[in-house]
Amino acid sequence: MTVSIKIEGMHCGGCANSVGKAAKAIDGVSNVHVSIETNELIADLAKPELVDALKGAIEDIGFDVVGICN
Ligand SMILES: [Cu+2]
Repeated sequence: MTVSIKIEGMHCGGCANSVGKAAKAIDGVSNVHVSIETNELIADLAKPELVDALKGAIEDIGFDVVGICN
């Protein structure tokens, strides 16, 4: 399944990289794309439960998840 996660607090490519790295570190998360234009992360999840892990990983490094669309 593909999810799109709306994120607040990303200001530059470095932020986007950090978010992308955190997402890719999770087992079962693939095809990660982060855009600072739309403040969005799009990724494929091996199972729906990974949404929580993904949200947690993004928040752990200091960004706010403001919406999840799947
Ligand atoms: Cu930044």
